Amino acid sequence: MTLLIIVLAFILLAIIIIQISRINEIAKTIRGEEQALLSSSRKQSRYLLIFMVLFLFGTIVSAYLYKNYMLGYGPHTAASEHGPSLDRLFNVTLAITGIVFVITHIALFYFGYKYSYRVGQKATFMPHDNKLEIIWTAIPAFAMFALVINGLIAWNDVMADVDPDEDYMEIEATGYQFAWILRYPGEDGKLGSRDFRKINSINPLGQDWTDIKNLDDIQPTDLVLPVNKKVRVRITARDVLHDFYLPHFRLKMDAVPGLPTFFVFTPTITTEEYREQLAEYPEYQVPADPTDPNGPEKWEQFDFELACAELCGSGHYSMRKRVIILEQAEYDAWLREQNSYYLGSVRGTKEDPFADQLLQFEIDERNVAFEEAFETALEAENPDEKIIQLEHVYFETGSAQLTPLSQYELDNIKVAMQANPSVVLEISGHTDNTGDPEGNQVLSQQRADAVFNYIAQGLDGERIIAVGYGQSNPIDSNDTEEGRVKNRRTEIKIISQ
Ligand SMILES: [Cu+2]
Repeated sequence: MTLLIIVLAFILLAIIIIQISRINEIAKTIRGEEQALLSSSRKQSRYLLIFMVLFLFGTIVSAYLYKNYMLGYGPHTAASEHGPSLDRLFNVTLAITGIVFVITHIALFYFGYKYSYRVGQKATFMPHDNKLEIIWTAIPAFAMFALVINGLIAWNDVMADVDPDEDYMEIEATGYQFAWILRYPGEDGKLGSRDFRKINSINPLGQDWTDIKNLDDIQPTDLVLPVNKKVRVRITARDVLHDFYLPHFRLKMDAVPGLPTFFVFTPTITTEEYREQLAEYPEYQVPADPTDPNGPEKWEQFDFELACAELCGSGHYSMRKRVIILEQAEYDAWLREQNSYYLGSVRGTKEDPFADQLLQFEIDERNVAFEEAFETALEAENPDEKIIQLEHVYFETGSAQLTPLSQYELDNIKVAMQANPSVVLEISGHTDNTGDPEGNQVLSQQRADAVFNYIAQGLDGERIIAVGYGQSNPIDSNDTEEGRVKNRRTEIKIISQ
């Protein structure tokens, strides 16, 4: 409909221009310059009036027809706590500038019509008029004053930082060409420190891994947030200027290299609720994929989005990310599934400053697992179930030298022996069948002895026996590498308690 009106308007305009020039040519030759000028100016003045009507009509009709696609109208209500105040600000500005827009355009074209060329008509000379000057200075000044005050109030409200004592969560968004890296604080609720000099291929944010706060930070793919929870977003950039833009939440903030910015907002509508809201409107009841008329409708596929609102380079468009707002319980479930970036991508690599030691939570996990295994073995009746395989005790290849990471499990055995003073243990070393059996026998004995030497410190040596079984006691096939790995093992067995 609007397109048709636009096309018609252009065709009309073209015809008008051609006609005017043709008429002018003919008229000049027939009636002389003066007459031709008069007639063409009369015609043009009327066309101006027609154009004015079409133009204003087109502007208003197109705004009305597309209102359901515009932010703040139809289904696109603000999904954040501060959003409605910005929408109100936009509406006030639109109302004031809209009135001015209509009045000035009517005046512009009407004056063109009224003062078109007439024979003998002269312009009025008016050197100065105080009253007029006052009116057209005072009215815009007053309107601007109202707009600016209104805007300042909204700005101070929207841009206020969090109070350190209130309940909020903090996340971080870093823009680079061409994506966003999101960072959540993990269990400790704190984001770790960063240093741009540490940025490399496996450390895209330059996180300082010696800062314990970094170790549980996560880098999720989607921006997922709980509804009705205040969020403070730290916004940074790694290369050029980007802009963190969440249109549905009325949030937009530049991401400036070297100058962290922030934005505080509270989402008030979940993705699910927003979809339900869109479902009411015919614009969203069409298939999401036009080539699949039976597929899901547009409202079902709707997602809030994070975009970059700065033209930052050729891949600018690809900086889109999904934004998902969940109920608190769903969010908590989502968060539990996220893994720390450090544990997933850095732990154990050459970047890892803690490569040859366990982290506290790993130590705690192993303590609990060992205590449970020891308890089960104590309670078991069957002698086979009194055996615990030491899954975290390792030796340097081909030697009886314990690796540094083995100490944690050995310490756990020590603690268990101190807590159960009547327990007597057998430590047994086992190998696979590669190499010669006698050599294996010797190595397994040496390894059992190494464990013995570690545990026996401070304990009554009588309570522990170390035995090397060589390759004589496989628990799996020696024909596969997998089986051989299982067969090379160290075990403890409770032989009396
Ligand atoms: Cu960008």
